[in-house]
Amino acid sequence: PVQLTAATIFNDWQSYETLSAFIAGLPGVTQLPSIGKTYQGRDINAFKFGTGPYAVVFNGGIHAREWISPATTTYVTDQLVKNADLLKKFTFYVIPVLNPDGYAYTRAASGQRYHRKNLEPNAGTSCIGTDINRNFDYMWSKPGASSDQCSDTYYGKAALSTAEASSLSKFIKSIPNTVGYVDLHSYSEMFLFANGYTCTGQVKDYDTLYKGSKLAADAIKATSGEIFKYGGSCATSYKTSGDTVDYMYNAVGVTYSYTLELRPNENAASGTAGFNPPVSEIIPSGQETTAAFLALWNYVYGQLSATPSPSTSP
Ligand code: 0X9
Ligand code: ZN
Repeated sequence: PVQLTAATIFNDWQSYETLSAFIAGLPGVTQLPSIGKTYQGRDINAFKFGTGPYAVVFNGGIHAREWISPATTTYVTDQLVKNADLLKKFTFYVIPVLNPDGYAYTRAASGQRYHRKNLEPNAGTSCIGTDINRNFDYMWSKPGASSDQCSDTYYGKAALSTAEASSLSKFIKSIPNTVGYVDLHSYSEMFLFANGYTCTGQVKDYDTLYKGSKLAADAIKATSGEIFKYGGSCATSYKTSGDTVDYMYNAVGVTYSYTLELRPNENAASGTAGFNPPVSEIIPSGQETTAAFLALWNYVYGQLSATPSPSTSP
């Protein structure tokens, strides 16, 4: 078999199987039992690395066409496994492609390059798929998602009706001490946190979430010069209901939950072209996102270890 090395795999878009095999072979990485099966019967692969007391979960590939997301998720994993200091602070759980059916469909000659949703059929229509990022069980089916089965933001027949959303929900709830979550998407270069469902008000942890997003954006700017926006999802971008960060923050209680919109910048691309950057963007995206992760999770660790635990409080 062809050897999977960082020197070669980030020079092109890779299959789900190749990305999974590469991560499985990294030092210190354990492949976990599949977290669930998709409509087409693919295993949703998850991996664990690190020995720290706090857990961080991150995933790519919720949206099929956003190819830079699984690639960047894999690149970041390859970098984090070498960071002994961070691995003492956190245990990381990575799902490189949450929507492997959709990803395979966008790569297949007989498929659709710009398909976004999963591949579950909808009754009474030829329009395929639910938007996994509108299918989570917080403010599900409220404004910011569509009831139209043909819409790219179709919220599905029930909250957590998709195998992908329900598998991620069960998985994250099964992990102890989960303090962080990152959902990697593209494109438009933004670091976002709850809430997406409302554009008014601020969440309870706004100040620390904001500081984390600013530090991440600053680290990206220092690494590549790219300018990422940051802030509350709806206030910075547009309204979304039933998305990952609103669910993780409000329903699961994962405080440091972020959606990261990767390259390209919305000033540099428009329409579907933004989902199809040149392969030469993979390594720079991986480098800047690694810098963002280091800045963010080291900041978060400082916040957590500065908080007195109940037993040591006066
Ligand atoms: O709409 C989405 O699901 C995400 N953008 S994407 O282009 N990758 O589809 C954005 C989710 C983040 N939340 C908000 N922008 N409110
Ligand atoms: Zn997306």
